[in-house]
Amino acid sequence: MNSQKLQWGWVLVLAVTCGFWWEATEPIFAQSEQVVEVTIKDFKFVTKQGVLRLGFPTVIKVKNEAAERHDFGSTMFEGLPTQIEKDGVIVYGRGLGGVFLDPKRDAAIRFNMSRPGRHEFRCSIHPNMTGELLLLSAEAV
Ligand SMILES: [Cu+2]
Repeated sequence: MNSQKLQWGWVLVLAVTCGFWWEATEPIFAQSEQVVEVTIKDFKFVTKQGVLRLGFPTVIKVKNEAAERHDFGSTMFEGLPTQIEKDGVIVYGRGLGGVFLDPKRDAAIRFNMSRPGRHEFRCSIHPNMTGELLLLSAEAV
């Protein structure tokens, strides 16, 4: 009985240690990513982006602030290894085309920006909802 208590004690120590580690390393991960924030509001995409560079890990944080269900879809990550995180679930794939968002929900799309130019995204539910990201080529930076 005593040893079982000890075991749980170690589990607790491990959990706390991992928690600290995660807190400490998360900002480092975050800094190495270029972040694009896309907010969905009033049937529009509102995009906040800095200078995006090719070949860098990128995260697109999509937030649906509307009362309707929307979709963020794009060909910009088509064929690329992409990670989509939504509701605590992470999906990996190469054929991911986007993410559906229920009202007041958000999602994070992670991939390596590897094609220059303008990249359009749209809502498949409301086809007149569009937006775009501009990617500079490495030479232009
Ligand atoms: Cu929509």
